[in-house]
Amino acid sequence: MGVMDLKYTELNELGFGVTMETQNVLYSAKTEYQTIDILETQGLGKVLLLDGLVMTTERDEFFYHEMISHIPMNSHPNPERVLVIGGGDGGTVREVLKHDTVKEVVLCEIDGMVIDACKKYLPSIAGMLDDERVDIQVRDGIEYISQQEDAFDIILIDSTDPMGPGEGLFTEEFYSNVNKALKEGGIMCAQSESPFVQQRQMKMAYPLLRKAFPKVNTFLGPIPTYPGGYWSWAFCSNTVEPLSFIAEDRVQKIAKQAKLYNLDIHKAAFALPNFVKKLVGQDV
Ligand code: AG3
Repeated sequence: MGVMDLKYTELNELGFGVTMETQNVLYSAKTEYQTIDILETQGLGKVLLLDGLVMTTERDEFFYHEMISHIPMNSHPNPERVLVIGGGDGGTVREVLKHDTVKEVVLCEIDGMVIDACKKYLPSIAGMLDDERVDIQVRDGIEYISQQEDAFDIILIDSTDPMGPGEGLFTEEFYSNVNKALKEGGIMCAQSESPFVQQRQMKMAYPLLRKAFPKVNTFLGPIPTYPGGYWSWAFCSNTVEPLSFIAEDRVQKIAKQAKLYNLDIHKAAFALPNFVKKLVGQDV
């Protein structure tokens, strides 16, 4: 066995997983909150792991970052102030900044070491964190959001799974505070786990979202390196139904530079299989 034969596997709760051939561990740290590892891999480029879970890979990060940002952003007529909670790798911020309506993006990430490591090792993802429109707050999103009122057009919850530092981002109190922090017509979008592998987490989160928001919807997309390869996001608002408004001019502009996102994808993402409708509490 040579060094080239090292493999890293994230095994999911159904006992299967994603395995990657790993050439090198570029960075490893144990912070106050979690472990951080950045691997150099054979086929996925550099990979960011938090507590051993795949957060993002250079090769497939666009599947996640384009979906979590462009679907809510293009469902709002004029998103000027955007908040990203979590997302210390900077990929979501980078996509949000592609919208020319944006005046300010606040990134609220609890672990400053994630930001520093991603700036150093994953510049293609984190590179826009130095943009002058970005305000980086290294602090707990739970505490930060409790102090915000009527402040953001779009809030994106770019969290890890509901354990460790991500846990408090899946509670009714947190979601209610997010609602209070939204301006009129605002939209929250939160990553909501794998509808195939993480059904327990979705069955926990959606009833809490429904207590905090009158309108709770779900969209789906593939992510090759996440559990089950299949992912969900919650799209929540006081007033906005998905697909009731689409900023087609921005859709076209973004689609020109995007690897995945376009108008067809935006519309199709809200089509749910029956088992997912049941998971999120929608009528079949
Ligand atoms: N947030 C990671 C979603 C959770 C992945 N879960 C897992 N691999 N078990 C995305 C961070 C990228 N900005």
